[in-house]
Amino acid sequence: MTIGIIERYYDYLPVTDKTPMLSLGEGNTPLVYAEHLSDALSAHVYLKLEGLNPTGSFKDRGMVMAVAKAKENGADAVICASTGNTSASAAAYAAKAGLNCFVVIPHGYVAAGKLAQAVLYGAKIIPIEGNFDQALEMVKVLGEHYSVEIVNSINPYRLEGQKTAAYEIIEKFGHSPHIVALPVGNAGNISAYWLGFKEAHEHQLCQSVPKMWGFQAEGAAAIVRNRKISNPETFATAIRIGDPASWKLAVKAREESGGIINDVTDDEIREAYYVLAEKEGVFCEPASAAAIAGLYKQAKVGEIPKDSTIVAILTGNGLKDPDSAMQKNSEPFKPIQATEEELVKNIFEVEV
Ligand code: AN7
Repeated sequence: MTIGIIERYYDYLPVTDKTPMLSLGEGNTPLVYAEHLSDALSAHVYLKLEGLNPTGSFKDRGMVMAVAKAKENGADAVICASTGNTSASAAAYAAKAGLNCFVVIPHGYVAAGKLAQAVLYGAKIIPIEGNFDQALEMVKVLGEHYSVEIVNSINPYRLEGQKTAAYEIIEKFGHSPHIVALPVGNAGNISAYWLGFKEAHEHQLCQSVPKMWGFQAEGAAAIVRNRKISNPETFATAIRIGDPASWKLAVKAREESGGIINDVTDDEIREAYYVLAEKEGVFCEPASAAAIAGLYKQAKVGEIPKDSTIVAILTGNGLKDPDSAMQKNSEPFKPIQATEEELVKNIFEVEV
């Protein structure tokens, strides 16, 4: 039987004997050593493949908690605003728990795979002519007036479930890494990791805590600029967010851990996205690659201590966003004649 994060981390989560043991098998994701990146950055770099969660993103850890608690509290519907992954996850866990699910999304800015998931899991999808920040505002207002449970990360159970990833990292190493690098959008994930590491330290599961290094896309870098961005733009649509809900918690994570929150350009994200695929065999989505782009940026200015242990959180599966991947192909495919001669000619680029 699959054991999910509620069962595995029961002692560390706000659950009761009334909480349903909801699970789709989330958590326990691989931590893969990245040889090429380690060489390039003169550090020991590990990739936590959160894209291997049941719906293909890190959101499943927090969502299973939020939906289980909604069910425990007698809700019959959940709602979220989303750049895509939250909605896919909410839709899946709501289906599993027998709840209705409503998702409000920025029309035209949700990657194809994520939208397909919400459609198939049977959520009611409401696209808006607006961005994620506007969608979240609408959802918050609705949540005040109607009895639907908001499952965005303003729901505290989301961060509780999400923090289990920090426990897993400590379990795998037996201690904390020096640095945890991750992309920042709505800033729930960085806040949850920090919560997890601090708690694990209090429980004496580790003797130190890592520095939290968060990276925003340049066109959506509200925390870095210290002001809301009213028209956030980036190729990494998952983190196209201009007014992060967990802004204050993220700043606290940075300050308490002695970490940083910096920005990376779309070109840097794209480059990291390709390097991960070509050199490490890991297909993540563009937003996830922002963590690696950030590590390269810090390395360039000599900010990565030699031989330090770094865990980069690859938050979402590359299959979520086939269109971004296909942009790497500069020309459309042109089929060849189905002959051996043509094959040899094309593979070795010689005339036969
Ligand atoms: C792949 O799905 O906000 O800083 O609505 O999908 O915790 O928001 C997604 C965010 C990073 C940023 N990587 O995490 C949503 C949504 C991926 C993401 C982030 C998201 P947070």
